[in-house]
Amino acid sequence: MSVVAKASGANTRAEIFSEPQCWKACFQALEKSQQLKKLATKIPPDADCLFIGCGSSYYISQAAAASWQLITGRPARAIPASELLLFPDLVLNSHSKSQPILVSRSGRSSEVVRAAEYLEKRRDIRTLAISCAQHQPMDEISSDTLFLLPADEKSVVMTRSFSSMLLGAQSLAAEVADREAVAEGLRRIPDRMQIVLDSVHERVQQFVDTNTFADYVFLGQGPLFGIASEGQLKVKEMSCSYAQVFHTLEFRHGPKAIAGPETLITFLLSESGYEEERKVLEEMKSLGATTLVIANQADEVTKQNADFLLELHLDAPECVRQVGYLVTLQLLGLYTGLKKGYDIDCPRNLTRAVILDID
Ligand code: F1P
Repeated sequence: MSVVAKASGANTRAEIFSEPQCWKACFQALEKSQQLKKLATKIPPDADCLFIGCGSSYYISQAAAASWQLITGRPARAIPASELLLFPDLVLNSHSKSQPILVSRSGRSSEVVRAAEYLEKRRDIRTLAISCAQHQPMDEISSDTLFLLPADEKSVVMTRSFSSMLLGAQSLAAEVADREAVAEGLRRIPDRMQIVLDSVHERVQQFVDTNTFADYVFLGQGPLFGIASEGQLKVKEMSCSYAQVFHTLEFRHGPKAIAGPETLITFLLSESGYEEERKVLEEMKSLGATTLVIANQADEVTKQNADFLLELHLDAPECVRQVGYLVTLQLLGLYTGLKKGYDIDCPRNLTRAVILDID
């Protein structure tokens, strides 16, 4: 990776800052194309949903599966595409009807394309795909595709494509379950997050510039675990730093051994688990950890135990607030990578899609 002084990461930076307006463009495109109404009729009402992806798209699948189950009441889970290819009997069981939903920004990642082929051709199972690119192998094999075309991006690391495909999956769940209040809540997110983004980016940059960490830990529960997973990946991809993810309360069961001032512990505090998650925050602060906290609303105890605090104040149901938590984690990765002198647009060892000659 070239340590360069030029406008490093210009594409990635621009794509993160474009997110709220990009989400609006995606909602308008979905409205105009009536895709959600058409695709909702294709989802069998009694089907379990199986979200499948790789890398960031696997973490979208984790977050989308959680939202889907909370919105529709139907079971939903997420797996990496490799699990289906290598252990199909572990993933698919003959007793329940599964609706596979394949997630891929490029529509070209070999493992996801092979998963589509396996399901459609070998198991005769109709698949739905979610993508930011048309006329690619995945959408050509899949029976149906939900496109978020305005969200496609130049950069290698996924930012607005992640958030937009997640909002697309959540919008489809709201359509399938006829949850108008959820759909309205989703559409209120872009304007609020434009205000948050405009006010938080300099704070994140200043926090990164005035602190140096050896370890990054991301903690989240329920619908936020997929976002915490993406947070650790963003810091790895953009700054080649050591980062890990845990369910918040799991951090006590051993991993807290690494808690200390050189470890930045990022807490994605949910509303449903707030009380118990906050106790972990207090405990880690007492162990000397540096803490970055994101919550929809925070109380005095949380404020006293946060070295960096962001309150989102999103007027949307908890089951669809995830993108609000995500943007700050993307900025943390961006500014940490820039501080370490990396060109974020050309991340080390990474390609935009992983193409394999997989059998
Ligand atoms: C998935 C992915 C990205 C990762 C890298 C390689 O791509 O793993 O998440 O950042 O760019 O590809 P896709 O299947 O969503 O196109």
